[in-house]
Amino acid sequence: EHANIQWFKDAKFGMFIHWGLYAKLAGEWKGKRYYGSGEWIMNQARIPVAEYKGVAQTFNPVKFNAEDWAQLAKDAGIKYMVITAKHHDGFAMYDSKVSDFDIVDATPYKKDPMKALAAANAKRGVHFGFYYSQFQDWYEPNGGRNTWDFEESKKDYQKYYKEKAIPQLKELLTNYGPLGIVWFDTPGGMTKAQTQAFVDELRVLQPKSLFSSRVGQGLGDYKDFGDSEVPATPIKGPWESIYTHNDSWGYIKHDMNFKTPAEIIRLLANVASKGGNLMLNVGPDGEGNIPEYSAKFLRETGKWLNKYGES
Ligand code: FUL
Repeated sequence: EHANIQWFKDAKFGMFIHWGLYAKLAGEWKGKRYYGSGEWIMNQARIPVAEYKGVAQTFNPVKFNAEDWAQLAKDAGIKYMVITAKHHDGFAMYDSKVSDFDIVDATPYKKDPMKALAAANAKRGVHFGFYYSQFQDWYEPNGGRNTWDFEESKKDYQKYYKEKAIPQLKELLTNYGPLGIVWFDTPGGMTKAQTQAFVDELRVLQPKSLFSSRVGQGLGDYKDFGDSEVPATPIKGPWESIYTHNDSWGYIKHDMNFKTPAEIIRLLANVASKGGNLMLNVGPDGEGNIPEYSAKFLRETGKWLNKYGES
């Protein structure tokens, strides 16, 4: 067991945030609407890298306010926040020196929102972590799963790991203070030995950070189930269920299917009764606003927890 697992076991409630260029597209590409997994729109619409790059030039989330986001988490009774530093589309939402395809170099916004967010959470005692898509990177010729621009048979995953994923993860583990969690997702392209070496190389930078089980090969520090899945019976050992507030992880403007506070509380109770944490996702829009219903319903959940929950 990881030496720093106790806070996680006690946490019960986390906030997941999917935020990236896809938020700007909001579930629509060239007049066609997509539903579910807005963060997959580049893949769903087979958007070529050259065109997807153009989205960055229009991404200017001037409404983003780190203090408001962290305060929302605090008010909701949330103990940890995990946000997408880079999703499958390959776009870094922080200042990366490894790639120019990042929020500072490629957008008119030009600032690093993750710096402010890390600080705002630290100030409130909310554990902070990054989601990082270690294998899928649709922007890179050697990254996982873009088969509409690049030929699968020509991909060199080890080169991509060495030149982008590992160096970017090192930036994240170095420049944002103590990270509670590094949330890996959809592993691929590595053997067990390679995954172990990958973990070891990152681990030394922040031995206290917990790595999610989706690092692959059974090497994570706690277990994540499938998306939107609660185990049927109580589970021993640290684990987490992940759900999203509506039907998409990334922002989709035509998705209003938000869970009510009562539904969130029932979900929390179900997960907690089996010994796990619920990490509930919100998808901020392209301007940097957390959807109104998410903010409202999370605050109502927090009020209920304050009254009836055990701290
Ligand atoms: C999945 C990803 O492919 C989705 O886009 C999302 O990030 C979800 C939490 O994990 O496997």
